[in-house]
Amino acid sequence: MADEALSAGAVARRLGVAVTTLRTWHQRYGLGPSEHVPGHHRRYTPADLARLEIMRRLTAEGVTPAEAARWARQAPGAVPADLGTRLRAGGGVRDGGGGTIPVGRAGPVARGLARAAMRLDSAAIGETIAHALATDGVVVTWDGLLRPVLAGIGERHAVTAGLIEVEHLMSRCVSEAFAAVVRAHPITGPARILLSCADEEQHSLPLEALAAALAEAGVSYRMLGARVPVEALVEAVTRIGPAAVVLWSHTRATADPHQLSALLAAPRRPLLVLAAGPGWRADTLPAGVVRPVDLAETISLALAVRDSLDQSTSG
Ligand code: B12
Repeated sequence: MADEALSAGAVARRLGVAVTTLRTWHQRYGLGPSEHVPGHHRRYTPADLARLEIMRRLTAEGVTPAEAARWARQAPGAVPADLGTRLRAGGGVRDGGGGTIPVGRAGPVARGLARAAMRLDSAAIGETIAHALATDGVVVTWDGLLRPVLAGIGERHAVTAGLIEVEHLMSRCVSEAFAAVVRAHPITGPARILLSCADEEQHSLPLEALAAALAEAGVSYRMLGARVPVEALVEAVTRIGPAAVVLWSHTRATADPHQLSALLAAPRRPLLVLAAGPGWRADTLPAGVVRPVDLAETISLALAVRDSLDQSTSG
């Protein structure tokens, strides 16, 4: 064994790390040399080297040193080849390593939800959202929990070009949670409010939040969902005759103001046309179109139109 044992310098060269790094791994994580020859510096055995190799590989893959050391201390055979990828997906990476979702000042529930999203744990995501919806209602859950996590996913995607699977899974879970709210509050009566995404607009979650909030408030509406061509939108307005239309655009690419002009020129022109979402540019909106800033304002505008209609029909 003594022949095979290596000095710290030799191990550092083999692994391509600094001797000071080895010292840190020894002092902080107990990954030191185990061979002791009286009167000499301790030396690294092949088993020590195998542990350090795992440590180096996992930390290079972005896993936190503490997490990597836990695995390194186990038998090398117990460490799967794709462990780094799996730990990254589970959030066991150092800050800024691309494996966590930033949620800003949102609280521990949002951080837990972000971690569940990273693990692709749809059961935990669904439970967290359902619990928040039942406790706090749609508006608070959207603004305080879901928006920070969704925005964090978008931010991380913009930097790393990754997390597309997280974005899709999370979107699906959010949609399902809002659909459950809608199912729990069946809508009766004529639809006074029409919700639609702009042509080619796939970002429908904010509108789904609005639909769930309206259902929760007992307001009847119709929801056309994502990617609605302008002809279909005008056809729906003609057939339903809503008092208010909310047209959602999330990005500039889908914010063609002609869609709003077409609504204003429809045979049954709605009383209120709302251009909702960050895609619209205030300076390109046709006169008479209103631009709400958030979910709460959209709901109060929609309720105001409904109430004014109810008063005019009862008076
Ligand atoms: C989920 C998601 C998707 C899902 C959508 C699923 C669904 N059913 O909605 C999918 C995977 C389909 C998707 C697709 C794409 N996406 Co996307 N997506 C997102 C993500 C992560 C969340 C979207 C969301 O719901 N936001 C809601 C909240 C979180 O947004 P917010 O900024 O806090 O909200 C603001 C306002 O909207 C307003 N507000 C909030 N809620 C409400 C509610 C109402 C009623 C009102 C009036 C206002 C309001 O207040 C906030 C302050 O300004 C965003 C990231 C982001 N920051 O939005 C990217 C993001 C919007 N996507 C982006 C991109 C590039 C795309 C794709 C082009 C990707 C691609 N290459 O294919 C496609 C676009 C397809 C298309 N033509 O529409 C970019 C857009 C960049 C830009 N500004 O142009 C973003 C910003 C990600 C990024 N940082 O790169 N996406």
